[in-house]
Amino acid sequence: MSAEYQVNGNVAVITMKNPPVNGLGHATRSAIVEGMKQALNDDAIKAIIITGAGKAFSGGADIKEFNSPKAFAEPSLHTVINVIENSSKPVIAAIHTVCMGGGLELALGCNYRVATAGALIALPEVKLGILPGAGGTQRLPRILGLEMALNMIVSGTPVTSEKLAKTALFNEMIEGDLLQGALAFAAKVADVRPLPRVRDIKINYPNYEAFLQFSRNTVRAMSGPFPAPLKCVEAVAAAVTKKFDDGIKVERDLFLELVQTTESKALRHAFFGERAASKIPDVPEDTPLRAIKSVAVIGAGTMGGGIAMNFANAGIPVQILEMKQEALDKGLATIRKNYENTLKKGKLTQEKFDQRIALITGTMSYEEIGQADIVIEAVFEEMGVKEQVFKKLDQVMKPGAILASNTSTLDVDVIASFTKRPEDVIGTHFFSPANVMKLLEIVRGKKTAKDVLATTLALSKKIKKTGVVSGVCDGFIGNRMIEQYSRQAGFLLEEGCTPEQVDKAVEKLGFAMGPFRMGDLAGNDIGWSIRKRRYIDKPEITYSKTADLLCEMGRYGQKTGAGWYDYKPGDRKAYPSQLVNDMIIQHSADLGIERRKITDQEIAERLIFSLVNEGAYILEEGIATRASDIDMVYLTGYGFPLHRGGPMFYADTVGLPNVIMAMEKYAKGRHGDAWKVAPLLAKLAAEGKSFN
Ligand code: T1G
Repeated sequence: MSAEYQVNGNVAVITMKNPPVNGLGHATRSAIVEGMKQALNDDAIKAIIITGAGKAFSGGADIKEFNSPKAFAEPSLHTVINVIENSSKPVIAAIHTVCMGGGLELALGCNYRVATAGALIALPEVKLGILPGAGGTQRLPRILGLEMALNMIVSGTPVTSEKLAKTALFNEMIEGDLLQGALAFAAKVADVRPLPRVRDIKINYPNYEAFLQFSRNTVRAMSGPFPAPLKCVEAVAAAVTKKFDDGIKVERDLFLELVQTTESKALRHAFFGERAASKIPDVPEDTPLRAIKSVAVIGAGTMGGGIAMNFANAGIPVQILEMKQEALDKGLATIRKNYENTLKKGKLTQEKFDQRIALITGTMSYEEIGQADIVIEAVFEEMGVKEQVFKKLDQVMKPGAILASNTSTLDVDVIASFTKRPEDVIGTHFFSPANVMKLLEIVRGKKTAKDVLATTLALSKKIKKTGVVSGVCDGFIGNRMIEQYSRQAGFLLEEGCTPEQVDKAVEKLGFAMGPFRMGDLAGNDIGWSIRKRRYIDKPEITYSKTADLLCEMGRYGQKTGAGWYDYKPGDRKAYPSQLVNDMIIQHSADLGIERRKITDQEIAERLIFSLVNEGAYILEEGIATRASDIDMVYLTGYGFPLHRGGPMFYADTVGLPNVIMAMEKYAKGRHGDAWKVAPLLAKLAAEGKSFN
């Protein structure tokens, strides 16, 4: 059952019951129609209330049903709304907590709407790459006016019910118990005729053509690779220019067009991927969590400071420990500066600024952080230093404290072995700048306790990070894959490309930054030190020497004023460097390689498919739980274009057999060993399956 029918006096109450957010799945839609029929056939019933059980009125269409026959199976949402709108008795939507998407469209089909304060009201479909497909683009402008409705539909941003209290959207705001308030309202309107219908309202906007043209231009400029925002404008335009039923047809056609687009499928993939990432098969969802009321961070450097800010932003007190007063003062000053910049941009109120600064304190004594519920070390990336720190933490931290390492590649099991409580040790790999990047790789050691993992995942959500669990391996998920990507980038230079050509080829696909601009930003010396380790640990792995030659020239990137590109003081723009390009050409000659013209397609395939292949290894080794976790790592931590859904999703859209065909072609070239097809990739392709 996914809607309950009750009679309260002479009022029928239909309560949607489809946890967690009363998604309007087929069963719920059917139950609403059944309830309406029952109420309309019962002469004793004078009015009908529709509301939602639990934590939502309704979160909209059940997006889990999308691209499945159920999504459009009758009664479709359109049918449900038509039944409501053609009711011979007044229908009142009693709204609370969340009323979004199809849920709001259903409410707009009602004659009346009442709500409690604090409810999130939105038509967020555009964030899923579609548009309101059940009359929202036609009804909302009629009840809220053209401008407010268009802003809500194009942005998808929720507005609280109290902010809309004075609009025609709500006939009454209910104080106290919603159902009682709705029943009292029903008594008032039970005999009012004619029944008001949103569809009958005329939109009055004198110079709408100019407004719509302005809207088209603005939306076109801001929507990037996504087609939905502009289609939203077209659908709303139909509400102004056409009769209601004709406008509904326009909306329907645009919806059906968008729901099939790769961009929309990518956005829905990311929506579910974000939520799936917090589900760990062997960790029950009701695992009791450890209370996290205070945090300690070891190290006040760039990472430590950024990490500390995350917790202060979430209202959690955080102590930063440093060994030297000067380093501590510098770290705290940097944090203050960061907040001052945000304050100056108007993105932070003075009150929040003061709160956050007050939540961050510094200390130089390990004894002072012993009562923190979790401690995160962000010290120098060298095992010897980690050993010292974790041995000390093992001594001073209270029992039950979580001991986390921000290591980006070191073995968390080895780090755990420095303590007598390996079950309390976990990796929390933040990405620089730690207070900005959404990704948090949560590295699960062999002995990490399940409640420690569950607590850290819940904590990542509290600090608004996308927590993705990784097993222990060199580079975890993101960096292990980016190493193959970087290898291919180096080989491409030797074979004929310039850094700029490689970067532009992937930036054209939507990447925030190509590999060489990214190297100059992050620091080319980081990769250099990893390769030096590799040359000893794994001599069988080949790399282009170009990156080493660059570092030997002291060109670490922006921090040294020169890298793959040249930079001008105070200007972060990357200028192609003749010196570097000459070095690359000379290096090709030294290797006896005849440089050739390389297409953008080859560049993109070699960079992205090297990620995909390594991702397949990571999946089959169980380092990542699911392919969408890998996609979330790349979407939230590596600037992979959102409209392409992440490397594994992108491979699915290309088709795995096509990925393998391309890899087999590159396996015939130099460094062909890098293109050994991962068994899982081969298996899925052979079975006609996909990663997601
Ligand atoms: N359908 C199915 N499941 C949904 C859902 C939905 N619409 N919304 C959320 N969930 C699941 C989510 O996957 C998670 O599941 C759980 O609910 C809690 O979500 C015709 C076609 C509603 C504000 O875009 O914005 O209507 O992981 O962790 O932080 O025009 O979810 O627990 O199994 O996000 O409290 C339009 C999307 C659909 C709303 C709640 N509606 N959802 O936030 O919880 S398209 C949306 C949200 C549509 C019509 C069109 C948020 C939320 P699980 P959560 P939350």
